[in-house]
Amino acid sequence: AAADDWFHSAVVYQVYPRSFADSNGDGVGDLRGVIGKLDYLGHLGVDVVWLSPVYRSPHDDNGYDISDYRDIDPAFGTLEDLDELIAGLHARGMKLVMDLVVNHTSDEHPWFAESRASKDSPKRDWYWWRPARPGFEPGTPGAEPTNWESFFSGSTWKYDETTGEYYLHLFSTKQPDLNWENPEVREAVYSMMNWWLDRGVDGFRMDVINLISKDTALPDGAVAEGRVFGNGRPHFTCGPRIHEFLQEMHREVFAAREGAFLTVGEMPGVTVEEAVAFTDPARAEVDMVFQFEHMHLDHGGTKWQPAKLRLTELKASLGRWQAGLAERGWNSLYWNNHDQPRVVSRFGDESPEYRGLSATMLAGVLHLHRGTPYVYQGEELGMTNMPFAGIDDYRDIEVLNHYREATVAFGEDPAVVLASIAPLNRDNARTPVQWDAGPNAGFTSGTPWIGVNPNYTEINAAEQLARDDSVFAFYRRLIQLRHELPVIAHGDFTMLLPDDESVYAFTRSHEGTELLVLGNFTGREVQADVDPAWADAERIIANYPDARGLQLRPWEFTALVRS
Ligand code: ISL
Repeated sequence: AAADDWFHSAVVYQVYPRSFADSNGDGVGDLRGVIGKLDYLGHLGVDVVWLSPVYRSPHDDNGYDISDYRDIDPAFGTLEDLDELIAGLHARGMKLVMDLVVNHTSDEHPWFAESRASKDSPKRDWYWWRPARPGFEPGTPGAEPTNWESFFSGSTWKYDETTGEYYLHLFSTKQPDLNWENPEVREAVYSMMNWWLDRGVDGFRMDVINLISKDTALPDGAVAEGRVFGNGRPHFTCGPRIHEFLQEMHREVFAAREGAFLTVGEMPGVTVEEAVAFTDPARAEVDMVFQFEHMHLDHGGTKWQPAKLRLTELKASLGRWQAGLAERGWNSLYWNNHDQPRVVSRFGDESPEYRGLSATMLAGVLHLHRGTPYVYQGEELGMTNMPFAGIDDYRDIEVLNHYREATVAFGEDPAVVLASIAPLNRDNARTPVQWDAGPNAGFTSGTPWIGVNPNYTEINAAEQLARDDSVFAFYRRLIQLRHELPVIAHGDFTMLLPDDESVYAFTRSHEGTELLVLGNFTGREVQADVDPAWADAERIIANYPDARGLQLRPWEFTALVRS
């Protein structure tokens, strides 16, 4: 990346509006709820707010299914509220990044209604319509045009009786994929993006943007042992025209604009090599990507077969991304978002004894890497996974579809399926933000759309804001350090102790200043086997009040500088 890119010293905060703050008592978070928390965000010190979708939507996938790209869903507020949010952020020196969901629309978008109406609709080709597989009766099992499996279970194709053809949906049946091969689709998207930028937004987080270019031959995917559907991913991940499309988007939307914008491409399945190409400033595609490698290290075959994380694998993965993007390109850094379980429960220890220590250790390790850190709402409080009691407590289409398929189609034991979905399901991240110890954690005066984690009486913002040794205070300090210390924003990265299963250790260096970062990923005392001379260096941040050399206590984190 260019040495002076502003986002190297920036921290982004993600708001999932449905679960952030409800201003009108309907149980669903909204824009006025976000506006009411601007001083909180300013106090935390973040530079950018990424807002998950607030556009008009039937909410089949909580807003990632959009039926009008140029309006706000009434559940969230109005365009005027959005304008006020932009102004309020800008007045406090923060930027607003909108979610851009253009791999697919809602099936209730007028574009799709038109496309579906007839085979010769002018918008027919805006989506992926295909006849049944030759030799099969349309609408019968096995007649789908390809054998691909949807991200949300079942086939990626839905039969539509109106015209007797199938449409492609990589996600839910209510999220038909747009056909980016059609230049009219691309123009419509760019024009919509320009409309939002003209309104004052500062960039976009681009949902599954590396899936927009598909192999137009639509070949079948390999079928793994014991599976019904095939794996289509090789045929729609970073497809043949992906770089062309992103360069065109940059030209049509950003090239002629003055100002500091941010573009981040969410890219499941992206490799380091591809990420270098996507984020090399000379190629003008996107500023950074969200990659998923480190999020899959505790998956068995799938996310529904949880496995234990090995620290050596985590270090190998993140270390490879640090090295791969050292010369060209730029990393994004995250443990959490609305699709991932809470990191304290996942890689830390959520017991009351170690919750705060492991949350701060994880934060410190992540934020001091080279890249732009993302904080997902509630992460700055050390919020944990949700103890959902039964399937009726879940709301997410991904988990509900999987549960139905596993228990009905495959006849698995419901209790076993419930246990297997608990650790990694997305609803863990979607419970309301815990603002205070009052009813519903201060999220709503009504009935929340999803349960509040019962631990809100202990874990909440009001309690933490009153203490200077809280998880919140630690995040605040980390953000401040990134703003102040060039070695954090710009330094080189060197991984240490790659074979150590307990200690995460690395150095950063910049213009003669060296930073050592140590994190104990266990509840035991361990020795950090690094240059003993470090013991005398200056501590700039730690999660225990007193220093004790290079002997690390349970979940201890410490960062030292010398020059
Ligand atoms: O959550 C996942 C794996 O754990 C992914 O498969 C996820 O569905 C994928 O990363 C895409 O996510 C994005 O697009 C989806 C939407 O449901 C997610 O919320 C969004 O972040 C479809 O728009």
